[in-house]
Amino acid sequence: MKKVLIANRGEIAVRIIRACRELGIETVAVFSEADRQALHVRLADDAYLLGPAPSRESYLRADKILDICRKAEADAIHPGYGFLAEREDFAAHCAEAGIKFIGPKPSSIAAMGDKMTARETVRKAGVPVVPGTEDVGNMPDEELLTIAPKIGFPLLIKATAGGGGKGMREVRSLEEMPELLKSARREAESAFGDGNVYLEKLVEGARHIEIQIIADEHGNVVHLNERECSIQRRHQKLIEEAPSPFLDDELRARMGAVAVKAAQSVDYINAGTIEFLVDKDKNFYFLEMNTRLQVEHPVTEMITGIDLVKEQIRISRGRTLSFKQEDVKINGAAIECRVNAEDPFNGFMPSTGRIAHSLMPTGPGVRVDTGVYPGFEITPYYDPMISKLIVWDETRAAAILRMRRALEEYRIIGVKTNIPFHQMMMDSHRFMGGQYDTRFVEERFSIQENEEATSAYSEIAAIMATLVSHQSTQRAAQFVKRNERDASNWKWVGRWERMHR
Ligand code: MV4
Repeated sequence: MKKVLIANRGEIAVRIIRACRELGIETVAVFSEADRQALHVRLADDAYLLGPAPSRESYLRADKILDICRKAEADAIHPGYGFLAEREDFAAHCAEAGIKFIGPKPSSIAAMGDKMTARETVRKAGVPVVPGTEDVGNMPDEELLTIAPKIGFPLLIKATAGGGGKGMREVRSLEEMPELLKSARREAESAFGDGNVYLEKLVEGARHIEIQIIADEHGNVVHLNERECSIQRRHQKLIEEAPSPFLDDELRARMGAVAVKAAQSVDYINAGTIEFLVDKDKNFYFLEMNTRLQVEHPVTEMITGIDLVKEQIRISRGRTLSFKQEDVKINGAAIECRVNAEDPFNGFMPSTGRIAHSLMPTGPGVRVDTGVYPGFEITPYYDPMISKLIVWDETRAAAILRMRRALEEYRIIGVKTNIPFHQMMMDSHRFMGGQYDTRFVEERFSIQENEEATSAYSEIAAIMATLVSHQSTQRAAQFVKRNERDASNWKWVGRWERMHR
């Protein structure tokens, strides 16, 4: 593998380019008209224009991406997350074109993409699922209404093609069910072109805990422990941490072993995630599998010391995993805050505009994965995440203090961000105590504007704006030369060694 095309944008494209560069692999970026100035385009060895800003006309154009791949003579495609990452037809087209898709087989993507098939497949492999409808197939409303009382209320109607909560309905009684079936099917039909639904008993007040797994082409499947992802709003995760403050070593090992079984049930290869619901009594149930690298993968990297992207590339080269299950140890604690361009004081409304000035936190135990820089414009075309702030420390408490420090250092001028939300969360006693579930942000956590602080902040903001505009008139430029590639690096080392003989 000499050259990899990255079929993505933003921080994840940058993350993948960095791994390739460290491995001495050349990179090809693709970009939309809105991303001409993007960081991933600047960092890649080569870059090709896909088309207009909307995703359908750019990052979702599988045909164009495959053409570019052939033209650029790239031998592999890394899809990142979102866009084409979980499209089985795209993975299949790559294979047909003789291009390595850095991810699972099309058949694994398909088996997990259909949520009812996924549920049945893992259930038959001995993975616990929430009680609900069994076997796959398109059940008519009459049949679902007959089964519902046997499952018991409250229950959930879920879309087969679902994920992300679309087409999901809570049902409290049989009387209200026909109407809810109709609206769930309607929503699923318009979102996925598939109105098929199934039923599950509602698990109330559960946590969302997921297990990272990784598998090579030689039958080795290893789990890398859990990430706690319960801090979310409207199915958008906001904070992830590892290890989960809710799990003990015994439960962690059991969930890990079950996750491995779930992955094996679809012949899984490469990095993937098994999502579980964990209830108050520590019962856990399979929810779904994400057949891709995830946004929150860095928290796992921080506690295990494993570079997931490099490991994905290693697997795609046909090598065995670089570690065994017994080599995987949890070291310390990591937390990730997703920094989004949105206004937390105004219903998390998206905020767009040019980043006039920014200062990213650095220092011990701090990692920032971002695709933006001062001068870059945040447009409404893509998701609003502008960076991931990840901290590591030896204990969870120290990691929270470090995250507070890092959030304080973070400066961004030009767009509003959800940093104040994260600061309030780091100050919340419930978060500190690890006492939260998936309803926490929407039901218990209220975000209030502090009048006094706000007026002081607007004065500071005015002073900073003046400073930024002053600075921009007296910029200095410096160029950093790129290192030569491997071959000449070796020659250089040889010369150096001869000199010192
Ligand atoms: C559930 C559930 C409770 N009981 N299933 C939400 C999206 C989809 N991935 C599955 N989801 C849920 N399924 C049963 N049987 C609660 C949720 C759920 C949820 C799950 C994970 C993270 C956040 C959530 C927020 C609301 C509901």
